[in-house]
Amino acid sequence: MKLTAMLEQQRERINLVLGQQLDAQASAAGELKAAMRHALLLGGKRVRPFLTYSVGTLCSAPAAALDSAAAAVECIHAYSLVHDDLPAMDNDDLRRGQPTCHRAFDEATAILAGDALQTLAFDLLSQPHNELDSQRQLAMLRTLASASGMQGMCAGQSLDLEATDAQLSEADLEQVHRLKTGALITAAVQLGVLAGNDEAQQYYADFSQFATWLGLAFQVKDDILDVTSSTETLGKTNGKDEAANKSTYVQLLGLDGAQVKLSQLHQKALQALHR
Ligand code: GRG
Repeated sequence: MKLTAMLEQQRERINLVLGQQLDAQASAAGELKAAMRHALLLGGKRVRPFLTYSVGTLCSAPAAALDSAAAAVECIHAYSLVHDDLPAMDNDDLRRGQPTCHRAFDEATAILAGDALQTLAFDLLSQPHNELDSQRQLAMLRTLASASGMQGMCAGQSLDLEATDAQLSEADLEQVHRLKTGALITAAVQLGVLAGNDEAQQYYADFSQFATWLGLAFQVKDDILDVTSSTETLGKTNGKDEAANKSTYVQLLGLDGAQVKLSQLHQKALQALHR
């Protein structure tokens, strides 16, 4: 099957799972649930679920465990985008071509929707599974928690905010992106392995290394697309010049240098899987 067909198939699957999981949650707060639906179900490439499903399938993981893990990662991602778009952070009006959550609803509702998406992630991941041993499930919970919080994505976001208007070195830029975007991409891959069979666990470190290079490549590509395409970027179509006060790989290395960096990262990612 071609990669694009696989992506499409898994995007349909995760959209169905996310819709079902959200519908199944009882809440007296209709507005909150509507804001969560807005953040979770209106588009998105679903790259992280794709990684969880693909790696998990290679590792012979049970389908139901992959559904919960992929949905949990996407809930964390959706929460991070809602909070990232808030006036206190990037103050964006558009996300995925739609009004951002705080524009479609209000700021307080968007903060709560982000909070509730974050807790929903851990609710989904902790649902009892017959096929999954509880130690393994605990490892999955800790993996997602540390990738999301002060050792991962939140730390990266904080460093990124601190670095506004500063010119970062390549090493510092890499640290920001390893944490801000890379940690969750790595967790998406690690959850696929952890949901897999015992034999697959010996490949945990190799898959993690693969994901680290992939996460950085994702960011370099995003920086390249920001300058080579006016509206189509990997991340946002918010109509703002985001690179204006942030360090990017293109600023640091030039467009050709960033392309070289991207292909080096691509090679490193492939090599990690060939050990
Ligand atoms: C607010 C705690 C907190 C964290 C925010 C992920 C993030 C951290 C901010 C997003 C800012 C940004 C533009 C990052 C660049 C690359 C990126 C992660 C883009 C968005 O992810 P995609 O491309 O988005 O997977 P879709 O819409 O396809 O899901």
